[in-house]
Order: sequence, then structure tokens, then C-alpha cells
Amino acid sequence: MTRAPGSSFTSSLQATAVLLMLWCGQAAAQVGSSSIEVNPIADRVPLAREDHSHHEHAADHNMKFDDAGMVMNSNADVLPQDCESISEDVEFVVYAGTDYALSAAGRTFGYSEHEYHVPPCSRVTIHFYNEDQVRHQWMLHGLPRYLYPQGMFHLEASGGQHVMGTFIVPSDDATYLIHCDITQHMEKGMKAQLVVGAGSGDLWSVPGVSADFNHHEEKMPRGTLLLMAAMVMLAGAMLTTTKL
Ligand SMILES: [Cu+2]
Repeated sequence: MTRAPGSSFTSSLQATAVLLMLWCGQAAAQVGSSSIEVNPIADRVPLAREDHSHHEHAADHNMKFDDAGMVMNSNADVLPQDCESISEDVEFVVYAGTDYALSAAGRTFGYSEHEYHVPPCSRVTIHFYNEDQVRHQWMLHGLPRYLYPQGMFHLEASGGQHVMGTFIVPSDDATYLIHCDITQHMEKGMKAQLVVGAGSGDLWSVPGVSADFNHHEEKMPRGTLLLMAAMVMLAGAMLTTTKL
């Protein structure tokens, strides 16, 4: 079968345009994800998470587990590689429950604090009080993985219980994600951030700190949308021209 030279030219242009558009989309996705300093939840926490498999993971994690709840990867002694000493001891008493939901639409759960500031290389102790009847967590992500398996420090308090744990933060300015691992609780307000030093920018959708859907607008470099629009228009123009 033979093809008219014209149609082959058109289809190769069309293919180019499609590739261009795909590239645009991919570039946008990369811009979106690289701009969030602490990896988004989806990256680190399976959405459909099974009940915590304490026994399976006991070998990889430093874990304490009793009726009050669970403390995972508590570390009061080992310094991160970039810290020569502990700069300061910081303690927080954190309450969790429906009483701490901020009065905004869609908020049912909350922490007594949704933002914590600590100095680089500080040793942070969290006293976590759960005032609800269901279990809640205070789970921190993004710590150095050589020191904290999966980069995680994790407290879980059963209903009405109290647990405590300690971790040492690295020296760099960074903002870490904190949340309750029960997806609905996080979506309904149990999300917070730990700001070390000057931090690395607010995470999105932290109650009382940042708006729900501002991460794309704020983090995408200026001109990216314009560039994408220009390329799509160019692709469109090429297609139109070849059809004339
Ligand atoms: Cu919870």
C-alpha cells in the first residue's frame, strides 16, 4: 500500500505535536512534584493501608508497642551525620481529637498544634495525648533514612491514651510532614508541619497554616503555564497549517 507524501508529512507533524504535548504534561508534573520539599503522602504512605503489621516490621523498626499505643523509631542518642552535637532539647505536649478541629468546612479532627518550630540539630520530644475514643497518630516523614527506617518517626495513641517519643532532626532548614495515618482523619484536619530552622516552605493543606489547593499556583515557577500554552498553540498552528 502506498501513501500520499502529503499525508505522511501531516501525520509526522501530528506525532510531533502529540509528543510535544506529552512532554509539556510531563514537565508540568515534574515541576509539581519536585517543588514539594517533603514528599507528598502518596509517595510514602500507601492509601489502602492494612492494620499495622507490628510483627512483620519489628525487625526493621525500633518499636515499642503496648496497650497505650506505639512508638516507632524513637531516637534520643544517635546524632544525624550533619550534626556535631544536640543544639537544644525541645518538648511539645500535643493533644489530638475532635475538640481540636479548626472551625473550617471539612475539618472534624485536629491537633492542639498544627505547626512546630525547632532549631536544626535539636532533640525533639513529643508527648502525645489522644482525647478521642478512636486511635490517632502523630507521624512524621522525611527524616534521614540511615537513622530512621523509611524516614519516619511514628507515635500512635489508643483512645484516651498517652505515648511519648523522641527524635533528633538534621541540620538543614526543612519542613516535615506530620499527619494521622488514618486517611479520613488526615483529610479532615489531622495534618501538621514541623519547621526546622527557616524551613523549606509551607506544606499545602495544613489547618491554620496553608490553604487547601494552593500548591500548584504557589510552587510552579513563573512563566511555566505561559510556556505550556505557547507550545500547545504552536502545535495547534502546525496542525492547522498542514491541513490547509
Ligand atoms: Cu487519627
